[in-house]
Amino acid sequence: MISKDPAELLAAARTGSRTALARLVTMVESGGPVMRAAAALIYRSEPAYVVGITGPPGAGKSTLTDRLITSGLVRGALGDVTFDQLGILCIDPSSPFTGGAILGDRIRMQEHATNDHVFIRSMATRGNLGGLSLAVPDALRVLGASGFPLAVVETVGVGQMEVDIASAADTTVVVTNPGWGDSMQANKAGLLEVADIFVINKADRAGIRETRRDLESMLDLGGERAWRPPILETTATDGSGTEALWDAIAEHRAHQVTSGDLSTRRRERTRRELAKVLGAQVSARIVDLSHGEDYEAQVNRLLAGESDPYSSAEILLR
Ligand SMILES: Nc1nc2c(ncn2[C@@H]2O[C@H](COP(=O)(O)OP(=O)(O)O)[C@@H](O)[C@H]2O)c(=O)[nH]1
Ligand SMILES: [Mg+2]
Repeated sequence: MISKDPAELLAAARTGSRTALARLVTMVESGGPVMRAAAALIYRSEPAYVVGITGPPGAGKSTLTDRLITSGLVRGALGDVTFDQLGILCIDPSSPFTGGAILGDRIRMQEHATNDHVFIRSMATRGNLGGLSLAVPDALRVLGASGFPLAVVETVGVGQMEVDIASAADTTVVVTNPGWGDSMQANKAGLLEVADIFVINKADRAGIRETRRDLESMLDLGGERAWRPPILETTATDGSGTEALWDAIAEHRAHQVTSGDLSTRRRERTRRELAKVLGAQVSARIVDLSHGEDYEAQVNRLLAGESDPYSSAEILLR
């Protein structure tokens, strides 16, 4: 029998139990008091370095992630971060991990899924990206606390909420394809904002040069800055460009460490995460409050013309 106690689970996860690790991720995914108990433990450990892979559906994120897993495990290091196991989270309804892709991909992923050195977990959106934007940082913390120095998170970068989730990463790789300019017009700004590295995947197709030019001119508009996102080309299906991508991720990490950007970003992210949790808790309190007598009393006063909503709200807050 597997324990339900977060401390026991964490201890087991640290010594390599995948079942315990999976159970912990489920806990933070489902929320509630058990999650609180788990959070009290996982947030006291060193966080994993998180690499985010984002971009439109079908861009080749999963295929690329698959390549990164393979070459990453061979390297065993991302600059100064050494690892012998990798944690992967997929927040992508079209991902092979969640069963949305062609058979070949799924078989390949399953090879990794049975590899002792890889922990793959897909997190369902369940139409509730808001909840996920809390659960993803928690799940990443679970990985860090369980002894994963490096984690990869795949997200679909189509809307603002997904971009929010992508911002849980320390290095964000935005995956595009030749010709993306036309199809991704609406969300270009959002992706541009989070990108630390651009990848033009499907480099075996025509239109690379135009896409590169398009990206370069968008980056020019952003003005001078200490880190200009490099634009790499990959063909995930045959793996070409993967090694250069690892190098670029390592360079970005090194830049962040030496410039102090890593701490600045983590501080900003922590501020946003705290605000989100605070917002969620305040909303929950309001729901509780709205089921109470005091609330009904204020509603009665409003109906009787004895108060206004602003005054009543202030009274209830007190
Ligand atoms: N021609 C070509 N096809 C690719 C490449 N990378 C991925 N694909 C294909 O694009 C499709 C979508 O890939 P997938 O990794 O599932 O994309 P995701 O939705 O971004 O995760 C699959 O059929 C892949 O085989 C590439 O570099 N070149
Ligand atoms: Mg995918």
